[in-house]
Amino acid sequence: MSQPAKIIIAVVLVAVLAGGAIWIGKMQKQDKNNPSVNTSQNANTSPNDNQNDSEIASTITYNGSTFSITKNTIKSGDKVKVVNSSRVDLEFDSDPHPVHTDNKELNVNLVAPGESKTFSINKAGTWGFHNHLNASQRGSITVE
Ligand SMILES: [Cu+2]
Repeated sequence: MSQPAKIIIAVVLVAVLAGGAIWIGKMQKQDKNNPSVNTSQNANTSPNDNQNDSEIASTITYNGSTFSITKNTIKSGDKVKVVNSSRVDLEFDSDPHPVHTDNKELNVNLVAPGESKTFSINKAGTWGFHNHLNASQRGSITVE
C-alpha cells in the first residue's frame, strides 16, 4: 500500500470513531434527561392540587370552657384550624392578654359558634393562646 492511501484510511477511521463516540454520548444524555424532567414536573404540581382539611396540621377545638388540640407540635408554615364547637362566641388570640403581641399570627379574633378559621404559623417557638372573652381559657402550640 502506498503512503497516501494509508493516510486516507487512517483519517477515515478516526472520523468514524469520533462520530460514533459523539452519537453514543448524545444517546446517553437523552436517556438521563427524560426521566428527571418527568419527576420534577410531578414534584412541582402535586402540592397545589388539594386545598382541603388534609393540609391542616393541627386542629384546636373550643367547647365553651376549654381548648383541645389534635397535635401540640407542628412545623413552620403549617396550617392550624380553630373550631368553635360551642354555643358562645370565641375570640382566639395570642398571649399575653390583653395586648396579644407574642405572635400575631395567632390573632384570628372572632370565631362564631359552629364556625372555624384557618391560619398559618411560620415563627418557631411555643405560643400561648386564649379566649379573649374569658382569658382564663387557654392553651399553647409549639412550632419547630
Ligand atoms: Cu386577650
